Amino acid sequence: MRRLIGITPQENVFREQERISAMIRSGKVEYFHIRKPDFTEIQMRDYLSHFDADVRKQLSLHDHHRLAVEMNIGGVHLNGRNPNPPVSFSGRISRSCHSIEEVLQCKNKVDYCFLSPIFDSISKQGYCSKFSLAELKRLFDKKVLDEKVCALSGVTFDNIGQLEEVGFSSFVMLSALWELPRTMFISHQNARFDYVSGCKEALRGGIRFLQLRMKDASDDDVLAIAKILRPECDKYAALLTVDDRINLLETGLFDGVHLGKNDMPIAEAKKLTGNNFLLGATCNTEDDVFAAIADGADYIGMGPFRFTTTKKNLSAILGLEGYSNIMQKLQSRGLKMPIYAIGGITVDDLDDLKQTGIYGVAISSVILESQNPDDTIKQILKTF
Ligand code: TZP
Ligand code: MG
Repeated sequence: MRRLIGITPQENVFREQERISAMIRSGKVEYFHIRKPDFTEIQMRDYLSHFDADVRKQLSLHDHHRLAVEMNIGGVHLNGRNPNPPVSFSGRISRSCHSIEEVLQCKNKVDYCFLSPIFDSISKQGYCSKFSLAELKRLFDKKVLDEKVCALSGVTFDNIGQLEEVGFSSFVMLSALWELPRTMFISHQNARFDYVSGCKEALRGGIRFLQLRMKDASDDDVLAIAKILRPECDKYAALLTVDDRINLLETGLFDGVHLGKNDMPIAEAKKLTGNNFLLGATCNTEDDVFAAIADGADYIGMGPFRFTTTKKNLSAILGLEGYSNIMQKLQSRGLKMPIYAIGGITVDDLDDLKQTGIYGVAISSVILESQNPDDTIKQILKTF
């Protein structure tokens, strides 16, 4: 059985506690490790107070272990800074290990331990792979290592299979859990799907990033749909943003907002959303992209790729060449930003689009008009 353990980023990210709670309650991760080395005890107490009791049981603290007793947190994680659990603590105990010797020394005293760095780290520069997979496999085969030993560093959904072949069954992820999903579904309706059933289809198929786009609807209608979709998204630990209506963020139903050229300017929106919400920007040109990055957008929807009837008042068509040019400009300036291609994308375009260097795709009709939406989603997720 595969067990996933999450770690928080060091810096807070948008709706962090809500997203951790959704990841735990959906069963995507079993435990979440709270690693905030810069937090004072007061900051940590405040941070933890945003979790409900059921979720607190699945958390483990890397620092301020005393709070585990005070706030009914399920686990503490030992390391050089904090080598012993608090005296009265009776919950889960885990530890960081960086050699097989360390694993053997602590294995009988802990519930599980992290062994790192298995692969080169994604988030820690220069933290490079230290173990040979063949040697680890030999140790698992000889039962020197077992399910208590969790693989950490550079672990992603793409390389888990390789580690399972080595013998690991527990995996610790940081970057891979926090990066934005690469496929975004934009809501729309047709003869077959209404807003709710279309979004549910996307979730069922495996898409974990929805944008609720209801151009001509009233705010009340949007909220009525969002109230149905929010718990569905939480069930799958999926993100839900709203198109245009930054005023609806205060309802707590959305993870963020997507703003176009006729909406509130990104810089102004960023002042309101800060780290609390995801902020997406529509771009059509290289200048748009540089401005959106400078103004604080968290991701960009860049298009249209080709003509589509899903959106009115389309900007100039970009085509593959448009994406390649802009992505090269970004790369040459050393800029990183999740950019989603959007507009009339079909399954046949995916490989070519990927080649341009874009981060992901935002799609609608390819799914809603598909003979077999489930199959179409699978094909998209395979590439993105
Ligand atoms: N912005 C540019 S194209 C588009 C939006 C919202 C619609 C994308 O939908 P489809 O059906 O994949 O073209
Ligand atoms: Mg808009």
